[in-house]
Amino acid sequence: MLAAAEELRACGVSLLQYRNKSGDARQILEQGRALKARLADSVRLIMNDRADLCLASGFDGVHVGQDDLSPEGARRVIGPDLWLGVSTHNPEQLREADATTADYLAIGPVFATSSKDKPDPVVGLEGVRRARALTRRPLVAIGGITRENGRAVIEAGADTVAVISDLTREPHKSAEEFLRILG
Ligand code: TZP
Ligand code: MG
Repeated sequence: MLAAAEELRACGVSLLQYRNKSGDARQILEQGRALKARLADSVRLIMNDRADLCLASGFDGVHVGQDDLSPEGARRVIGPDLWLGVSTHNPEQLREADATTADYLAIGPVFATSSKDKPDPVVGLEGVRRARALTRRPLVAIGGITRENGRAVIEAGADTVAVISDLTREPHKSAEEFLRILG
């Protein structure tokens, strides 16, 4: 994981989310701190799900979903300065998240994904367009995004994309091509 993170950083990736759905709190903290030690301040590090472990790992922000701490609950833990990201899956959730102190909002899954257990229904490019119309905050599209469909996702109104599979398959080549697409 540390080597993969460094490789992505070397390609110019500027924000990484640490997502661990199977480890316990102790392992997440250990790996979070190792990531922070290895990458220092060269990449913005976002902890998935856990505001407490974001702070304990020295990360730059936390990302909460619909079943985690509420955005304002997480904000209370991390304070005013760290980044807060919020996952949404439909217009109602997006509207609600837009009324919080979130620094960015995520919408998805845009396309089918095999990286998430029990994903919500896909929202498609239309879901990205609708989300764009509902918020002026930075909008991150997630779910099944590849180098092939990335341009269309940005054209639908996303400011950037969150990617797992396409990046893990071929980190170097994929990151460089994505950065060109986002350019
Ligand atoms: N939330 C919605 S889709 C998804 C998450 C965490 C997984 C995205 O992974 P991939 O492999 O890029 O589809
Ligand atoms: Mg979550």
